[in-house]
Amino acid sequence: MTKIAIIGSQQSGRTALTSRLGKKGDVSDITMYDFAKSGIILTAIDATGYPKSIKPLLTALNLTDIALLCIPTTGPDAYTGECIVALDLLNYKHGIIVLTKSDTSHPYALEELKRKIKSVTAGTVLESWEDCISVSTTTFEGMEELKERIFSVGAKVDEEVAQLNDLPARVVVDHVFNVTGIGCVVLGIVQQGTIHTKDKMSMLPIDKPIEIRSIQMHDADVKSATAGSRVGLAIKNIQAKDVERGYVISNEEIVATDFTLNCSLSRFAKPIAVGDTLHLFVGLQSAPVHVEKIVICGGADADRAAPGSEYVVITLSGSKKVAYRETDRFILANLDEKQRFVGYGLV
Ligand SMILES: Nc1nc2c(ncn2[C@@H]2O[C@H](COP(=O)(O)OP(=O)(O)OP(=O)(O)O)[C@@H](O)[C@H]2O)c(=O)[nH]1
Ligand SMILES: [Mg+2]
Repeated sequence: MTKIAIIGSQQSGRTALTSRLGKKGDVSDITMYDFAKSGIILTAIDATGYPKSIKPLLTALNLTDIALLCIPTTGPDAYTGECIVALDLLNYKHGIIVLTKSDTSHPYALEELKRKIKSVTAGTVLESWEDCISVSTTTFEGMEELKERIFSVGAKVDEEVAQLNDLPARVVVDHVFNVTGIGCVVLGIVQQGTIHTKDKMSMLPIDKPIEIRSIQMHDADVKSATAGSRVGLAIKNIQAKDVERGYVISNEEIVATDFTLNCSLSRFAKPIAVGDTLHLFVGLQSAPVHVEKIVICGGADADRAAPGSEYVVITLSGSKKVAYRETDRFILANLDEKQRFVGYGLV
């Protein structure tokens, strides 16, 4: 199954495009759209709450493997730039830049825009993406080609994701509710491994033992689900009110409130200093954290770190528990700045 995130700045045509790709489902600060036809299953997520908040942007990107970055014919703006920084920090490998509302421009201007975008994305992970495509949701220009491209990138992603089936299972929860007569039901993505009914696992970071009562995929009951699947799970031993978006069902997570991360800072951020309050994001979880210590390139303690710095070891303290694995990428943000993403870190 193919999972795509539709992102971009305000009025960039995100919602119009997503609504042409599937049937509207769950709505919150992200909006899910589903499409299923002749064996093809597509979930498209509109990061509705962005740019007001960066959380829906990161949520949409974390639940998907392919991003469509929408840029209208008026060209990239500061939020387009912020999206590019986020994609680069996440090392988000697959995506397509979509020039939206192409009916409002003409071929020369679109070619000029493509050149401009090439220079804006130079040196970022977007260089390895597919070529730009121009699309109109009013004349339908480019829509069929866009769908074909999504499915061809999707096939590549499926091969990559299949290699994660044998890892320890991990499900990231994006929706939770109570169903009368069934109890706690969560919706989420099997990020790695394979889950089965009756599996005994833990709900993290609250570390509560649970059992998977049943698994549904696209409204059909199944006995197991492999990496990359979007699933609905009925869960034993826990109540819906005790589960939040971002919780992880797993047996092998680390839970912590304080972190020491090896960080690379974005060139497009402000310097960070000891004493700053930042926001840490890992998977769909987030927590405010305090910068306790900065060490640059194995040297002495520093008061601050400059934008673009690499090999910066940052010690952060917080009070909210976060579940993670050693392979996870932590994203740091400063919500008070115009360009909010600061950098990424690994434990
Ligand atoms: N002419 C034309 N207008 C479009 C097209 N796509 C979207 N629009 C218009 O552009 C405006 C914004 O489109 P949306 O799809 O709502 O864009 P968005 O990025 O979701 O906007 P926000 O969520 O409000 O930030 C609307 O008035 C749409 O009708 C298109 O292909 N052609
Ligand atoms: Mg919208």
